[in-house]
Amino acid sequence: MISNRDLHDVLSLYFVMGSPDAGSHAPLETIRIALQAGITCFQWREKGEQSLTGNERVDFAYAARQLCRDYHVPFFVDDDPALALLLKADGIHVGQKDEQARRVRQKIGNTMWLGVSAHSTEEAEKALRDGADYIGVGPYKPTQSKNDAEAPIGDSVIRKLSDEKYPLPMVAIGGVTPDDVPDICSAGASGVAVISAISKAKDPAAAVNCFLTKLCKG
Ligand code: 3NM
Repeated sequence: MISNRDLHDVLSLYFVMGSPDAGSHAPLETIRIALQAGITCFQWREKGEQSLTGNERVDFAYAARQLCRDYHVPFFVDDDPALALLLKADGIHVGQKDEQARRVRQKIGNTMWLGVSAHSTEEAEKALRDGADYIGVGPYKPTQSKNDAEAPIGDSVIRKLSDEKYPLPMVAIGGVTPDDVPDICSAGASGVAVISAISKAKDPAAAVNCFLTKLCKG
């Protein structure tokens, strides 16, 4: 089983997107550019208006997975354990409103990492009990990328969990820009999870580089 230490490194710059999140480049090209520029993991999250359905959705997932394999970057699937298993993904991520983390863990066994969204210390403790390998904590700041996002919590929950020696790696998500990275890291996170600051950037490679220069070290 892969160690928390490895996962901590994998989570440094966690790029998340689905086809509706692309900006100036086509969706798969945006993912390829981000991979080439050095993101450390990728989550395919096909949600919101104009998201793909049916065969188009599955084809996109295969193509995104292949790109991640080409660049040796772990590939995560959001909220679809069956497809994650079919694709032999490296991980699956579920939110609080998605299928219960405990059931997902039962389905996947130890074949892949399990990430869970948490917005409070209580949800973080439950994620730990349910078998999560890491948690995504947010929203850090207001976000345009999630319709039903909760109120922003900054780094308060990450700081509290870190003080309490919470054992799982944490990433901050929601409105995160490169300027936020130092504070998020000093609060105790392993890294940051980002949609629009990379996917909607005019120059996604430059955005990735900007994040990389500020990443959590150590
Ligand atoms: N989850 P952006 S916020 C997917 O709070 C997601 O759990 C959140 O997108 C949470 O980087 C969010 O564009 C959207 O703000 C993040």
